[in-house]
Amino acid sequence: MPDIELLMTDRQPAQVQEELSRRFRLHRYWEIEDHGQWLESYGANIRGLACGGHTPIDGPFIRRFPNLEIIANFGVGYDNIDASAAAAEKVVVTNTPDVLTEEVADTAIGLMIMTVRELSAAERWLRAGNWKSAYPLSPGTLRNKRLGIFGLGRIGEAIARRAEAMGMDIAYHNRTRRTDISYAYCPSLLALAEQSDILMCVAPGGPATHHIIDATILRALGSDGVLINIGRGSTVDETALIEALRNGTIRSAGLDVFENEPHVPEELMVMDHVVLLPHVGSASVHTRNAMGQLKVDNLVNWFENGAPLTPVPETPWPRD
Ligand code: A2R
Repeated sequence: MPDIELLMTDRQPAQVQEELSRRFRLHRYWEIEDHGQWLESYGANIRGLACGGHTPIDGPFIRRFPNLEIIANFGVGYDNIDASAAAAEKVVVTNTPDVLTEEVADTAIGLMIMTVRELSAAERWLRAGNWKSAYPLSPGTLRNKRLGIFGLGRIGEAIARRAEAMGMDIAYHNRTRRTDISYAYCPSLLALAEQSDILMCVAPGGPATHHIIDATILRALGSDGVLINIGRGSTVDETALIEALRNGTIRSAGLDVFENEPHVPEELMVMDHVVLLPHVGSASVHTRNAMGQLKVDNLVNWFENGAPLTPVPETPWPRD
């Protein structure tokens, strides 16, 4: 399909770039000097966008491509794409669910243990040559603790399975109660925070969840509470979180995602009791390769058979 032209909006793994440029005529947005001029002269040739989660793909951007058919995202979260605007233009949006679920759940559990037992602080202490006497006992433990999962979907459920095996009590909040599982349902995020020792955020980003974890939710979590965020940085009001960590409103936080990545606020950087990861939830070679392959397969299937493999709910296939 070398006559089909695609635009890659963000840098993606070499394997994805190679596969796509072998099959399509691939343009790399970051190599283009004058975006405005290029969109003006080339926009009408582009039939597919290959996105990586950084460049915002909003309505005005989508409409720069009058012959666009598909937007293929790398990642399960697609809050960088205005999927409703895409649907209005009859453009299908795909993401990469399932292939990363278990990896992200592993990272979530690792981050939770690191945070509750203060393991990165303990390692920093050892590396600094302090191990002459015993390391202070951690105030936190997972024994007899209640885990509240905000967003019990594919990844949330994989986290719950692991946490259940570790003996934790599990509750969750979604907009809709699930009938296929028996974990306790909380009708609001506030109720979930009130009854949790550890609040695990794995809900998608976007306007509906923007800053939904604010000062009120953190107060409800309480002074022994721990927040883990493996979902999206935009879900947490970072200023309120910094304040809550400073004044002991909550005990600690483990964060894999931030509001303005790759910027991490200096106030968090200097806190020894929080754990900060550089958005590595799915970041193993194995899983990133699987995500890349699914993204390529979505594009190839679309242009060969007219059927995307994993369309998002806003652009279902076949169309309603
Ligand atoms: O609300 P529901 O019944 O649609 O359940 C979904 C829940 N969820 C929400 N819960 C409360 N308030 C909201 N505004 C809200 N929006 C969504 O989050 C569902 O149970 C869960 C998302 O699960 P999945 O769609 O299966 O996504 P997956 O693969 O677990 O990934 C979750 C997120 C991604 O969007 C990325 O941000 C991150 O994990 O990698």
